[in-house]
Amino acid sequence: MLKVWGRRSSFNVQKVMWLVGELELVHEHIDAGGKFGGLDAPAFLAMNPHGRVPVIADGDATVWESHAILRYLAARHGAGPFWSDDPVARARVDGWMIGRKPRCSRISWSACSGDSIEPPKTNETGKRSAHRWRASSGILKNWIDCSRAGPFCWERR
Ligand SMILES: N[C@@H](CCC(=O)N[C@@H](CS)C(=O)NCC(=O)O)C(=O)O
Repeated sequence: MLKVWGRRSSFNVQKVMWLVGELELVHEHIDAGGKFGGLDAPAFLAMNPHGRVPVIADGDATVWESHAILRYLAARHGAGPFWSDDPVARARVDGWMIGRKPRCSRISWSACSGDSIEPPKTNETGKRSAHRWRASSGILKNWIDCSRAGPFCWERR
């Protein structure tokens, strides 16, 4: 059975769990990292020498690094909506995943928790972040609408 290590509060773990959910993969989730610790245990370091989450084990395969995991799961279990043999189609998905990730992570972290414990709309940093998040989401939504990206789109649920 697929195993996924990583604390639920980790953005990188959440990406993996999102795809696991979309693919409806039977899995076991194991809390690790943060208050759960365990990342410096020899058994964990044998799976990921960097001592970071997420990590997955799928049969004999162990994969670390969230984007490597997403590509692996899509290629192995997601042919069709999540994986294409067409390099152009794959490059478009990669562009969103790799290129937009640093910006979106920063914005959402700042808006939701990073810079302040206050709700986003009660301070200037939060307001700016919320504004940037809306703008970024709008670009993504337009692209999904234009490309008819498939059933994983929240607008189509
Ligand atoms: N680039 C790596 C980043 C991995 C990473 O830094 N993970 C963080 C959680 S987001 C971690 O393991 N932090 C240590 C901890 O949680 O104790 C990836 O995308 O998987």
